[in-house]
Amino acid sequence: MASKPESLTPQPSRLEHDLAELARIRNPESGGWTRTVFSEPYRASREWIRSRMVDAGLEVHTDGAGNVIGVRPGRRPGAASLITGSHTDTVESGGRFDGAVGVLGALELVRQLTEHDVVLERDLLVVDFLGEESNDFGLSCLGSRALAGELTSADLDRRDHEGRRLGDRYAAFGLDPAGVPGAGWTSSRPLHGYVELHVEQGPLLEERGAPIGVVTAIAGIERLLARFDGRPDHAGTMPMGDRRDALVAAAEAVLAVRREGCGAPVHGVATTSRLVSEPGSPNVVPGAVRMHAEIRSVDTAWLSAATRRLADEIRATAAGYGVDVDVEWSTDNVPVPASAEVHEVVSAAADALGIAWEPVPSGATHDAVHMARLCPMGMIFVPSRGGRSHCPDEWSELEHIVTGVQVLGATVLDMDRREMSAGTTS
Ligand code: HGY
Ligand code: MN
Ligand code: MN
Repeated sequence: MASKPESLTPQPSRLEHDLAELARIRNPESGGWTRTVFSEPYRASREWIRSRMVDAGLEVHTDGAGNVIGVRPGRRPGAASLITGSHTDTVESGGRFDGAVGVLGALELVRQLTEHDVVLERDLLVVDFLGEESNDFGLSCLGSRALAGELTSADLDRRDHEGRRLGDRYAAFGLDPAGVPGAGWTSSRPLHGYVELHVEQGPLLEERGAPIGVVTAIAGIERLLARFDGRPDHAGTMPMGDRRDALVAAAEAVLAVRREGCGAPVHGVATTSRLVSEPGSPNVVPGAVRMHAEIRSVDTAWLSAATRRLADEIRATAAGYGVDVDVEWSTDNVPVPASAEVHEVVSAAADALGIAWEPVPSGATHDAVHMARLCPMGMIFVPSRGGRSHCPDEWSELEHIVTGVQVLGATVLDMDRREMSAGTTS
C-alpha cells in the first residue's frame, strides 16, 4: 500500500525520548556531549543504536567499514535500495543534535512505515556511519568514505598526535582494519538514492524563518598544516630585531587565514583551530610552531585560489621574520552539489505538505558527500537555534525535527516509486 505522505506523522514523544536517551551516553569527563570516534561512550552509543534498530524491526549488521546498517526489506528484491542515515559520533564537547537527528529521525520514519503497514518497493537502509567528525588522522567521514571505496590501506597507517595508528584504532574498537579498504559498496547491489536529515548548524533557516532547508551543495574543505621553523633564544637577552620568532610568524598567518575567509565572494569561511608552540617556556623565544587551519567553500575555483594565495602570503610574512615555513594543504573533501532530482523530490514533498522551505548550501560537511559518489544525493536541514553547533549550546526545536522527519518520509515514499536520473544542482 503506498501510503499518503501526510499520513506519516512522526510521534514527537518517541523522537524526544530517543534524542534524550542517546544524549545520556557521553564522556562524563568532557563538557557538553562527547562521543568521539573509537571512544568507549561511542561504543556504548552504537550498541544502543543497534538495539533501537532491532526494536524498529530492522535487520541489523555492521559492514566491513564499521557502519551500523539496518535494513527494511522492500517488495521487489533486487530493486535498487533507498538509503538514509547520518552519524552519532560527536566533536569534543559537542551538542546533542548533530548527526543524531538524521539517525533517530530515520528510525522514527521506519516505525511510521510499519505502523501504517507501508511496504516499500525497495529495501530501505538506515545507516549510522562510523566516525563522521574530523579526527586527528585528518580523515573525516571514515565510514561513508570507506563505503564509497575512498579509504585506502595507506590511510590505515596514518597516525594521530599521540602516534596511534588508525588501523590499530579500528582493531581496538573491535573492527577488522584489513576489511576496511575493501568495504566499498558493490555495484551488484545498486543504490537508488540517498537522503540525509541533519540540523543546519548555521543561521540561514532561522534568519529566513524557514522550518526546512533543501541543500543545494556541500562545501569542500582544504586543511592546512603549516610548520614554522624559527630559532629558540633567551627571551630576556635576545634583542627584538635579532629574533626569529616562530610564533609571531604564525600569528601573522592566523590573521591572513581570517582575512581570506572574510574576503570570500561566495559562501566561504576560514578557521585556524590550533597553534602548537615549542618549547612553550615563558622565558624562551618560540623556535617552532605547528598551525592547523582549514578553509571551506562550495566554490571549487575560490578554494584552490585561496590555498595558493594563503601559501604565498604565509611564506612571505614568515621570511620577513627570518622564519622558514613548510605549508602543507590536504583536501578533506571537494565541493559536492546535491542531485537536482533529489532536490526536486524533497522540495516537492515539502510543498505537498504545505511546509515552507529554502534552498541552502551546507558549510558543514556530511556523509552525504561520499554517498554522492554511489547514487543521487540530497539533504534536508532543520533550523539550529542561533546557528550554533559543535558546542553544548547546540539546539533544535522538537517541532522542527518532527517536520524534518515528515519531509524525509514523503521524500522516501516518492523516491521509492520513481526512476532517478544522475544530474546535480550545478
Ligand atoms: O566538520 C564538519 O563540517 C562536520 O560537522 N563534520
Ligand atoms: Mn554532522
Ligand atoms: Mn559535526
